Amino acid sequence: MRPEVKPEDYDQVVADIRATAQENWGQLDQDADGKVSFEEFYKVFTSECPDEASKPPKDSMKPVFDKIDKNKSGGIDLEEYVSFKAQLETGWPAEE
Ligand SMILES: [Ca+2]
Repeated sequence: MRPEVKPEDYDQVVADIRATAQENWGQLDQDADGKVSFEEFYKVFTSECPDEASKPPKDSMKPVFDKIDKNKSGGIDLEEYVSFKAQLETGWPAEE
């Protein structure tokens, strides 16, 4: 269960997510071009998997990536990532 997020706390939650995302951005955007490519995204997403066999197939991850990449630029930028995390954590549509 996700913790209940009150509307008045939303800005704070997003600010916290943004701060964490900025700290971790270097691990996500490994070639530091400002965007997380699908390859980078997949690598990070599957980094907890103990072996190749337990990784989800790339085909199943692509739609997830495309959903986060709202402007379909082929890469996830920091704001897209923050929106995605905010939605995960609050269950709210992150759109304005
Ligand atoms: Ca990149």
